Amino acid sequence: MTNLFSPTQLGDITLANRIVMAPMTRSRSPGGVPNALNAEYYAQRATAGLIITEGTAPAALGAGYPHIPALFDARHVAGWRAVADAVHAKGGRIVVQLMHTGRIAHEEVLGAAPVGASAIAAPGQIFTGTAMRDHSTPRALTGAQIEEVIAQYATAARLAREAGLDGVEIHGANGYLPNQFLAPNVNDRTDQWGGSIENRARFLLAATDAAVAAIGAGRVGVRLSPGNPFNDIADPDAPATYAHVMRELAKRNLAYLHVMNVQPGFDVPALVRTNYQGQVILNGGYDRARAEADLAAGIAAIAFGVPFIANPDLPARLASSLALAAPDKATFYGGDARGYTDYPAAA
Ligand code: 8OZ
Repeated sequence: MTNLFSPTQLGDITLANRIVMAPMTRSRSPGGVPNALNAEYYAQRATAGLIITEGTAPAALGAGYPHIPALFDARHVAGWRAVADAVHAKGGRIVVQLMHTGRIAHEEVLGAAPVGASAIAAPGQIFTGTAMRDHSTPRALTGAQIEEVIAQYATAARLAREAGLDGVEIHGANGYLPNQFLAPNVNDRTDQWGGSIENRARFLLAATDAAVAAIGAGRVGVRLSPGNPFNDIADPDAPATYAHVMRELAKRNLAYLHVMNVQPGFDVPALVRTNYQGQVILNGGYDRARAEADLAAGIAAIAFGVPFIANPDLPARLASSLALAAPDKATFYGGDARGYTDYPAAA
């Protein structure tokens, strides 16, 4: 019987169970280079069927949050190799999430103005490492620059494999650059990258295709968040937008589609059932019972985020119905081992 503890195959990646660690920004890689503490953190969580790392910048201008890891030069590759080796030594699987933050950034963090689909600033503020500041107004990427950013996804995917990581996830969710192209309130372009649904979806699909060309479809996943307004995304026609994106992604035979199921009134499982035929991971506030119900309905795996922070051995705890430890929100972002690698496994 299929349950959270049965193995599955996502493209070229074999999972020992269907409990996935969701990507979570922890901001503990100063300078963008994954370090020994990061390797220890991920290795502690290697009993997940698959770890999806925190959002990792495929380019310098993609690192809008302080101290997030990156993947575009040799130092990053060396850092990620240590992480991949530590996870593999414990029998785990790990893909790196490629996150270009686009306009969700501040020039103090980037050292330059951010880029976006259009020159439309996100409302609200972002933490710069020292203070909360208004988001910087991005400059709209030119057509040639868009091609460069797409090529950066390909390079990052190639470097991920060079580092020994099992694959990549393109972060198309939560209001970062691919989602900025998708959303009509953030993208007012009149060229082939804006306007119609087909045009707004072009960047996400091109970035995905670039990664696929670099490392093969069986090692590429994509994350979407249909209907999620996070980072000021608004799309009055989101069901149609995401139906198109999912149908296009389905043609690509990817390792998986990872969809956040967090928006009240938005029937994500129905959207996926109708438009996507491959392996699907769902995420968003799941407990064991709800996870098993979705698996019974054909979902491949469930991603757990916050529960993995304070429960490094989450699969064992779910298997034994042990109580889950609660994380300290004060140590979610930045800092040291406290609230990061000091949560014990159950006795
Ligand atoms: C919350 C705080 C910082 C980053 C995402 C990368 O939503 C994030 C993120 C969320 O995907």
